[in-house]
Amino acid sequence: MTDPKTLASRFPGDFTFGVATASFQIEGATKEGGRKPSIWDAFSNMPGRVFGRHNGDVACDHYHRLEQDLDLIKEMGVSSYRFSIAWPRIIPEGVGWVNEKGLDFYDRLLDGCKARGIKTFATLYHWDLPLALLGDGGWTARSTAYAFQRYAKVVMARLGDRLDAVATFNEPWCSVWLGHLYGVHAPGERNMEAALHAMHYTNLAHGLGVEAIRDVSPNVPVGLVLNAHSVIAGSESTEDKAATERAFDFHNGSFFGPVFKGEYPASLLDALGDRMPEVEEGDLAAISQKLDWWGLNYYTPMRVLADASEEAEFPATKPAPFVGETVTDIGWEIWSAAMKSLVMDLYDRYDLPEMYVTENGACYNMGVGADGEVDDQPRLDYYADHLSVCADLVSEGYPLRGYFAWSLMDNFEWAEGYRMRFGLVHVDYETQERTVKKSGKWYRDLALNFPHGNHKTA
Ligand code: GCO
Repeated sequence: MTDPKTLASRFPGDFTFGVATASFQIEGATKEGGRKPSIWDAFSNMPGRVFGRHNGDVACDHYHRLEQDLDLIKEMGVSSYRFSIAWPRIIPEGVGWVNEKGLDFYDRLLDGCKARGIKTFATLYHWDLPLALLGDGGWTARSTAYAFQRYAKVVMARLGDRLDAVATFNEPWCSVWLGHLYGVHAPGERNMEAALHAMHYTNLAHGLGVEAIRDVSPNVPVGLVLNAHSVIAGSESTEDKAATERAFDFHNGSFFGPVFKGEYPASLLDALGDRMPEVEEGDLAAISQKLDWWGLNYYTPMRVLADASEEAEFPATKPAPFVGETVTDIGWEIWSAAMKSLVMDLYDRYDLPEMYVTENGACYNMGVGADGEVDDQPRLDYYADHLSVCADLVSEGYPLRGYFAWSLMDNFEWAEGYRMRFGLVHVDYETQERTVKKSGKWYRDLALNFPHGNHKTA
């Protein structure tokens, strides 16, 4: 087993280790404290959308266990906590009245973190769009981007003084493509026009959000969290290599392009431009404002082959077989080398600011054994493997400033419901008992043994 102290010594003294969660996945209390439904409440309450019709009504009951969970984060030895703020708690109808009780909850969260010496990394949007906004089309409507800007202003005005960093969005790839093209996430659409509108208006919302954050809280570093895909050709054939480039443009370029280059990929515009919404004067300038940082969420590579079938829409690819022998319990291939090649490729292609790994982790569903322990050695091995890659990146001069494990605790895994577990801490959903897993104890040793500050900064 990789010794946590040895691994920790490979990171510079100003590196930050953290844990990550998201509002809809842990809070519960979906009908409390003034909160109104989100698109995920509606989606998870429809038959056939989420495993076992699981929903977020209770989740990890975090809304009622805030202090206990902040103690747990402290016990994990980490210096930072990444969480998301639920728009439906703050402006329950999406626009209009502001819910003071919602702001009070996040006041308590931030005050609790500060009292425990934990740095706060907030995400403004982790997919729980107020359901009322779906009436105007949700993310397919330009008006939603402006509603997001106002939401960002309200949050930063009340909470900005206690935020160490803020991200506008978590993984627009999921809320746009999974939610509007593949139908796997809320709102469950399968329509390219809808998806292309959601793509542009999500990018626009990000830009308007950056403006709002800088206007209200100019000292809070603002970033964007992207689950960039490490797209790997399934063969050396010309067709598959070309397919890989199309897939990179579609899955990464649709967000990295406008945000870091101020333009959509030419291949995307050529293939789908006539089905995109109008890109108005000033949109790309707003979207491409310089960021202070960006976050990478990495789990597994995307291996592709060209799809030559008649009906294949851009990027016209299909999955290629895994190469790695091991897959996690959610069926994702383990291939840590792709995390490194992805970061190198992205810094080659774009002028990127400093970065954090804002999510990395593995799904293993083992429960609590007779001895009261959770032996999740495969998850520990995954973390050791990928953290070693992070240490390599730092030593090779990439501006990687921190790492957040996904996730602090088992939680609502979207369309998989509660059957898939990513936590360093096990949650018994019947009793809400938290049990630190073997991997969590290892990560705690890494974070606690990490000699803060007594290294020269990279
Ligand atoms: C994401 C989300 C998390 C997921 C995690 C495992 O990256 O998809 O941010 O909410 O739960 O990634 O799928």
